[in-house]
Amino acid sequence: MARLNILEFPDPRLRKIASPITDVTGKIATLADDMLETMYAAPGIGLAASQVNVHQRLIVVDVSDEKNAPVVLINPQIVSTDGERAAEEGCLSIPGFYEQVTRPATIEVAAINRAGDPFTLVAEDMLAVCIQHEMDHLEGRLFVDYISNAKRQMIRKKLIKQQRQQA
Ligand code: GNR
Ligand code: NI
Repeated sequence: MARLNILEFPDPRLRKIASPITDVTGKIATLADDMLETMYAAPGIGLAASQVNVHQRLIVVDVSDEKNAPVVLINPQIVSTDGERAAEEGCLSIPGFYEQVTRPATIEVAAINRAGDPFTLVAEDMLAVCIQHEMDHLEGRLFVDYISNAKRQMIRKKLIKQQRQQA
């Protein structure tokens, strides 16, 4: 197990579109494990491979209170959606900023698990929010893309300043 470095906005690598995973190898299973470790350590409720600079279609989530319900989704696809709901979102790649985002309330997702087997999942509440947020990362999309340009530019400037002070 290993903790991976998380890219931060406005790093252009967060804008790359991830490629489908053609073969669920041991390397992919290890990446999933490392991403879970990185997510729990952060701490966060989800992580997309794009955030750790691996541009393949893999996300991990765990929205449980006990942090004992990891879900690995490879090549996730939304099959259907229902309703709409606004929720406050944050992102490990945009530390310290939170904004309301409106998304479908309920989603059905088809994916492949860590063992390489297909499955489907119906998600609502925080799990639906989180899976959609992670799937956006695979498209190079971030929650700040749903807010005003002015707010996004302000966040961008503050994060660049913060990153300069860390370096
Ligand atoms: O840890 C996270 N919390 C969160 C809260 C509200 C909506 C989405 C998220 S996902 C985020 C981790 C992250 O950045 N995943 O990409
Ligand atoms: Ni995120």
